[in-house]
Amino acid sequence: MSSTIRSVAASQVISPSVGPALFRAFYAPAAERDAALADPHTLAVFGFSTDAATCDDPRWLRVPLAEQGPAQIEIWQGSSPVQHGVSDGVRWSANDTVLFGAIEIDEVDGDIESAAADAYALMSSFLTSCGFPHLLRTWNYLDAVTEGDGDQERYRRFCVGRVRGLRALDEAALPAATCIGRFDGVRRLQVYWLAAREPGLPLENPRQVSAFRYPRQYGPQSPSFSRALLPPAATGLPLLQSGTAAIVGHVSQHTGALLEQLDETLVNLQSLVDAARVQRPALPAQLGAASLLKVYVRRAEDMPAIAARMAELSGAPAFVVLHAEVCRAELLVEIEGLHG
Ligand code: 3EB
Repeated sequence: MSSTIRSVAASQVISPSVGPALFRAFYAPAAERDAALADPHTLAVFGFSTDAATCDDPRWLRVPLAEQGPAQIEIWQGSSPVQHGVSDGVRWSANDTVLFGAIEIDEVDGDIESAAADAYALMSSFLTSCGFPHLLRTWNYLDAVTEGDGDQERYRRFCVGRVRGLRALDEAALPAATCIGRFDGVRRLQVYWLAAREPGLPLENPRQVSAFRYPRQYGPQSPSFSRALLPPAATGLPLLQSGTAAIVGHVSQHTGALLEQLDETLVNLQSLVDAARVQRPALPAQLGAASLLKVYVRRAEDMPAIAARMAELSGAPAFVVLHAEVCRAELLVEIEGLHG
């Protein structure tokens, strides 16, 4: 993220690079959408909140999750002009170094496994032909993610379908990811992603068992994502932190305790920053001023308390608080981040 967007403490500006930022991501009032889309450097704009307007521009993604406070949009911009279009059901935009893509697929008779398989097969074939073959980060939004019992749970079926659709599953090259539930009752899978010309470096969290090694109790197909990913330097992308919750080892912590879950989640996010700094010491050391966080909260009534605690964090990270269903019933909050 660019220091022109938010003021960054001088001690954190340790990157020796000069010149315009290659990539920046930031939140802005929803009214700025059209101006953002008019900018040729804009790769993507996301509208949260349930009343976000529709629009045909392939760079506009509507993610209907109720939001705490005034409606925000998230804007991604690069330093070179983008091309964009729609090809075979894939909405895409790309600049010299980064490709953004999005697929939305209606479930047929509530079959989330097939929808996921179709979405990931389409993504896989698009990636092999678009010049940006390396998947860095995915976001997956689906309705009612924890509905269904045992291995029929919709999240578990999603995990099965995702692997079915991926052309090749290389555990050493898994993207960072989010998989989260909407509450809108619309059985449509939304998948969007970032890809690059060169591979990124997937990272794991030393405090957590890798999701792709979760034991059988969590489902027949372990979730295919890395905890974070360092993008290739040429992209200028920040550290990409996956959806992160109060999980230590593979076990959910602080069941029923909202703020304790939030604190554990933040420890996990800082642990990912620490792991990334071993590889890229120039990254800002602390989760905070150089972080852009998306906070997903299961119970609408918890959103004000979460927002209040987030606003107190040192370094004042940018954040939005969204009403969304986390993949495990006992988890009340999950946070994903961009950092750097
Ligand atoms: C977890 O840590 C919480 O299946 O892509 C977080 C981020 C979670 C991504 C995914 C799932 C996914 O297990 C769930």
